[in-house]
Amino acid sequence: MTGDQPAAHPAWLPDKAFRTVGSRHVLVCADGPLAQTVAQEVAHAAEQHGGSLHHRPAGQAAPHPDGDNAEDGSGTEAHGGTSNGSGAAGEPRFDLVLALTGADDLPEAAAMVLAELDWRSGRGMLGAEGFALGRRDGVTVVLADEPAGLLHGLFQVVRLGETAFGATQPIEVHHPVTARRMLNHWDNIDAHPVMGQVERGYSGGSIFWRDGGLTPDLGRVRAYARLLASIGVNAVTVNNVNVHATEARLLTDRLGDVAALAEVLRPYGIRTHLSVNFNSPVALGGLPTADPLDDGVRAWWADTTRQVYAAIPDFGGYVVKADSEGQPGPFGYGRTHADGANTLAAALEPFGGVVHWRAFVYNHTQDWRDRSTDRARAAYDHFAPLDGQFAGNVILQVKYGPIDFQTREPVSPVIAAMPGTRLAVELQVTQEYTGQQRHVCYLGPLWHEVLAFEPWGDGRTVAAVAAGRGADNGPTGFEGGLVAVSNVGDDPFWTGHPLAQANLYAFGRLAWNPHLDPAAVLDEWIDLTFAPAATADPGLLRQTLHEVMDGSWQTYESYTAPLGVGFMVRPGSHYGPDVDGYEYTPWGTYHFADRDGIGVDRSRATGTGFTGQYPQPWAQVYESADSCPDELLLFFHHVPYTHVLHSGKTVVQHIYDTHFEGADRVARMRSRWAGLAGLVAPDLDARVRERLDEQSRCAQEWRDQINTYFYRKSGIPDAHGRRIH
Ligand code: GCV
Repeated sequence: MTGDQPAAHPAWLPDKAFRTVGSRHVLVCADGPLAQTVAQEVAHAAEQHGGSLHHRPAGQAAPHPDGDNAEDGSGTEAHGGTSNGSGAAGEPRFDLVLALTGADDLPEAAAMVLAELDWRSGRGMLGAEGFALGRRDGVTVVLADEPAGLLHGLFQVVRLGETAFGATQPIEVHHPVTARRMLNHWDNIDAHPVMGQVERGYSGGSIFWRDGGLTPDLGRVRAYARLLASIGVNAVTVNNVNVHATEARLLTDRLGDVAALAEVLRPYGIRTHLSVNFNSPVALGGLPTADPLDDGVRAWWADTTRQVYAAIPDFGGYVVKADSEGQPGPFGYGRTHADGANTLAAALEPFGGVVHWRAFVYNHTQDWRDRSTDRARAAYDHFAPLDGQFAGNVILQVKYGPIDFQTREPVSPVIAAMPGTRLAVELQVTQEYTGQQRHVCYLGPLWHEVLAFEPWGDGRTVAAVAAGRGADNGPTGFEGGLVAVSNVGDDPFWTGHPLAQANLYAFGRLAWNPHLDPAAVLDEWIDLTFAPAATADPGLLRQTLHEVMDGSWQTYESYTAPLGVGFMVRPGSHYGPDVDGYEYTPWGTYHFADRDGIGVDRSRATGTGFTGQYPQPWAQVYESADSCPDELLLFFHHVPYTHVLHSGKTVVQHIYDTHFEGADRVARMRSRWAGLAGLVAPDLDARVRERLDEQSRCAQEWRDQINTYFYRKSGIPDAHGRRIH
């Protein structure tokens, strides 16, 4: 227990996940704070499972059997024997060696792996975070150029379990596809009167802030950092992009709190970033203006940023939501977003910091009668003309879809429109529009699809754009990154719904390697979290989790807004059905259903022209209702209810069928889970059951409201005569 909080669930790194490492004899041959973290992880595991740890600095000679120059980095001697046989030069024999490529006097197996690596690519090619993994002569070897690579390599060995200690393995080199893999927390220090402490948070309060200040439970923050490091996340923002008055002061007089969090995140290789308010020079600095081209304003940002780096030398940079949903921005001063971003970038540049400038800029006070304004167009219209004008340390952060994290959207055309700008793609792990962690909705398949999308249809993917890779896979010089809104809070299960942990896990893994198969990623998470092999029925446990989770995104889609039209959620909360809830509001999220048909005409020929923001082939594919993929039809076209889809069904029959099927599938998920009795911990089981009950209720409500709405609008009965109200 921590204070009055129940103990946190260990998530995917319980002690048992470290059994294979902890029961072995391990050498860590590296120095620096991250190497210390590696050593501490191994030492803890060795204590639990009877193995041993030797930790020596990279520049130190190997220990001799009769002398003891080993240290374990945690101040405690490792458990178990210190050797299980003699190795080269009389040194103890290790099962696992984690060493820097520059280390002296490596054990023979590690030297063999290093020689092979040198022959293949040359040392120094592993980079800041990469690692090589091989197994030679019965020894598993992880080599890295930098300690961060060893940390990632250790967690890879943990993921592999016994496989890492099996047959001789060819050397694998692992690199993150993109250098920056960031989570944004939409956490407030003070609970917001409408949004609460965590905006769009469904997992309790903030893990960073409590009672108007820094959380006293920094141990929990450390445990979070560990979880994030294990999946490769290396940057975090600690406050909401809607920066309210108290949180704005994190930049100045409350900077100490940010520094305290950075201290805790740093040993796991995670850099701290801050969301800042564009108006800060006025609100915090007392200046008469926040005009980004004003000399006084520029000096204020430069001076303030200098102080940030004095407190946090490895500070990552700023995230800015400007001219968006009421947040101030450069438009207020007649300036462009490039002007605004570049002023903050200039302040960060001397210290190597970056500005993540969000492209989520649109008119949220639209007149619903005005059919010419299309929210989907907004980000492109605002930002594409600015391509090439952003400073080198500005990263434009673009939501993956043109509207707002809907269950189904096309990929944002901005991603293909700014070759001279660093772009980060923003995903939403918190399930604002995908069931709010009351519904099981495994988002790995959605993100995989987005990251693998080819905007030009030529093999170059969204992930490649974010990674700054060109058509020939060579570096473009415009590396951005992958960012996601976190789903974590101070809930004992971290994410409210215990199965929503898998989304956080999948984000990290796919950000590291977008080519991973989301089902395989889920399998990793299942292994690490539930250790099926240690249960009475591993097959049933694994199969049930896959059955409940694998297709849960498509299931969620099937009982909510149809065919890419989006929203239809209750205004404000965004939970549960309300078909016309947003139809006559200023938010620009309409479906235009009438008695004849539904959908938004975004074609060039007759609609808003949004399809013209895509390059070929998509501009053409989306332009015609005939070639538009079914799942996006209503995003791009207004069609009659009798329009026949590629599936052969009419639109209205598709709506009826998917909604009946979706609710039925949730009922099956619920009964499958009930069959797990006794195979998972009782508290977790109870939480999942409670959530599945709610998901089942809510899916029926969606089914009935959507089907009834379209039956009443269209007057067309269900071909199968099922009950519609
Ligand atoms: C943090 C959506 C959400 C808002 C969120 C916004 C954003 O509109 O509903 O809560 O604000 O996106 O991404 O900035």
